[in-house]
Amino acid sequence: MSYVDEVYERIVRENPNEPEFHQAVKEVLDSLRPVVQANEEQFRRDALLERLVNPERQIKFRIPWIDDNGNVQVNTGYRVQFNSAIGPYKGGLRLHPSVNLGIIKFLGFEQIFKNSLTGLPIGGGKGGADFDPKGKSDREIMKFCQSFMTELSKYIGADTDVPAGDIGTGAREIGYMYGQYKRIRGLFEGVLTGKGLSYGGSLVRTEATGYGLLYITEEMLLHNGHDIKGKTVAVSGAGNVAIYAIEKAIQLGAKVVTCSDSNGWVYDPDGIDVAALKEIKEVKRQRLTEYKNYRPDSEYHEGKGVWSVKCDVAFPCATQNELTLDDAKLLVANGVTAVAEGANMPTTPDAVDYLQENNVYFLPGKAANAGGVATSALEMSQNSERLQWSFEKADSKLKSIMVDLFHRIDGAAKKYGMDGNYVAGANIAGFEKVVDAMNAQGIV
Ligand code: NDP
Ligand code: 2IT
Repeated sequence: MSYVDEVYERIVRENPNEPEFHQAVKEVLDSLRPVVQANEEQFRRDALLERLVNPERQIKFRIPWIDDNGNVQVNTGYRVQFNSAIGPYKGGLRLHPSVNLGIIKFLGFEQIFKNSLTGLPIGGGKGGADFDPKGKSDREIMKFCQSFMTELSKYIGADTDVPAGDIGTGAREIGYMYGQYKRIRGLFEGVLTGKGLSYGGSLVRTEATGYGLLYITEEMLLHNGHDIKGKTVAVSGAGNVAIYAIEKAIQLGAKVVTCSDSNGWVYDPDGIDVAALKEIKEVKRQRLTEYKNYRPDSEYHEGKGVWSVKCDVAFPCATQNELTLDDAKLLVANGVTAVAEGANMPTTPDAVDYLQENNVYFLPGKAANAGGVATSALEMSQNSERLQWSFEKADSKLKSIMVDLFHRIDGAAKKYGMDGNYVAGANIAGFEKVVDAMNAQGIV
């Protein structure tokens, strides 16, 4: 059996009931076969792959808090500190009822390669809790965040581990967590990113994941003789990533016709009104059923369906495994040119294969959504120098990081004879830097 297969089998055996983690490991290891084959003896001797796929540390803890009715609630929190070879652990905090150790490990594993691809000095980590923010009052959110941070604060710090937002964790939650960290540790330091602008946040961090997604997609399309301008775009999700992907797509001259949340989806043939979407989701925290009140000619459909609409470019920006083989078939039948992942692992493996076999340009999340964490690293830099950059400076840095990132993954794919396979390119390019650092630092 090949070294890659041995390591994969062992991961499945030793980590049962973690299908998303297995999926993420399999995708990366499959891409790395040519690199592993070229270095098999040394990698085996140093147990390089075993060290890569096992987190340095995983922390699981209890989060007790009292709801508005005076009842005690208990949630489970996690922080997986996966790999610190190239910098302090860095990665978001997901608050969603579906969170479990396997989900956090898949996200932490992906984060290692994504962070490496940014070219910035950040290691990989991820955390979160099985808390459901939906329907909670502002006070309940605050009490949960304070209890969560009371425990998490023991394991993080500006030079050790720097969490940020993810599903269910936005500016409000980061604010409450930051306040509690400062209260407990007595440190005003860059321990979280995605902070408010009045207390150390970076301009462009709110927009960064969605904007970065469009910058890299634009670069990829230009490189292959296409243009985002004039394209019809389908987006899933209606959260942080989706909203700013839609905003930048419109700015670049595309027409975005869909968005979704976990209950249903919107089709707006005249183009999504991003100001209305922001008011519904960011200000009023309502469901997408409200969109029709702003745009009477739009349609709201219950359930899934964004990928059934005719489009040139698709941006899945909600959650893992939301774009399946059937969806990929619909997209191809409707003539899609490109799919770029705003979310982490939103496309199932068979759907990725189908898209690639049908010559659809496909950008994996660890490359396409890296603008968020890259701008988080810029926030860390600003905190260290105790300065705040202008919007223009942060945005132009973000753009150049995404353009460089595209050429890095394109180059890695070409180097191994897989021109245009950006999945392989991203995994290989992300891996190379981490492995170089791991080798230099010995068996740790
Ligand atoms: P938000 O919480 O802001 O928004 C999430 C959106 O996805 C909401 O519209 C939500 O709908 C929908 N969604 C979440 N879970 C599900 C589900 N199980 N089924 C259907 N829809 C769902 O999160 P973000 O926009 O920050 O994150 C979206 C994705 O992007 C995630 O995969 C995240 O890991 C990834 N990502 C985020 C980055 C960031 O900077 N925020 C950076 C890089 C990647 P509803 O409101 O109904 O739950
Ligand atoms: O998945 C991700 O890259 C994020 N949720 C952002 C992480 C970060 O540290 O900004």
